[in-house]
Amino acid sequence: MAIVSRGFHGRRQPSDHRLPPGQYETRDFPVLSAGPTPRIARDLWEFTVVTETGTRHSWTWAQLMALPAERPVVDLHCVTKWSKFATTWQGVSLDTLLGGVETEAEYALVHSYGGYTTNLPLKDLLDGQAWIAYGYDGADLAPEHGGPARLLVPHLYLWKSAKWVRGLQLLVRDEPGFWESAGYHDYGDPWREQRYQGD
Ligand SMILES: Nc1nc2c(c(=O)[nH]1)N[C@H]1C(S)=C(S)[C@@H](COP(=O)(O)O)O[C@H]1N2
Ligand SMILES: [Mo]
Repeated sequence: MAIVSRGFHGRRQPSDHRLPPGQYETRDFPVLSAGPTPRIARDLWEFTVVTETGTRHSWTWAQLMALPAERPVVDLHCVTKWSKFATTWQGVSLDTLLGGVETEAEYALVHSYGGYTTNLPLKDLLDGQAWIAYGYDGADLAPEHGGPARLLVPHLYLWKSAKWVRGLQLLVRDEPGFWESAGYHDYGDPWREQRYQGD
């Protein structure tokens, strides 16, 4: 008896398995910002992690540049339903930045220059899942896409990838960020289509 999987011989396009439910593929790189694009000079830029006990760990731009860079190639999924495949970035893994941070917190509230915030479990920033990205497609990350540096956490909907990132607040209890307070899902897994609260 032949056992033929429908996925193998069926009508699926090769990239179907990369498209989460309700999404479509785009080749553009749309810009989605809830406010004006802040301009942050690199010599004033700083990334700060504050732990639940109030301990601060800061990196200047020069210190960030001195850390080992990675080149993740990842698919992006925006809650407004576009997905973009195989985007290429340059940045520092959060594993590298958080490696020396002592914490018992389980949540992070991400803060951006300009005031945007978003929350996620701390473990979603670890194990090769998230970067502070400063390069895109072989060039400096453009200001409208979050330059000088943004969070990149591609396994969650793109609103979690805070542009113009300035730091992380590590929390024992989860706190909603900007879109999460406005009815968007607390976690935002595109594969489970967690767009809104209650999904
Ligand atoms: N600081 C900040 N980060 C942000 C946003 C924002 O408005 N401000 N928008 C989020 C949303 S809703 C999306 S879809 C992505 C869009 O990133 P892009 O403009 O580079 O496509 O950025 C996310 N990060
Ligand atoms: Mo978005």
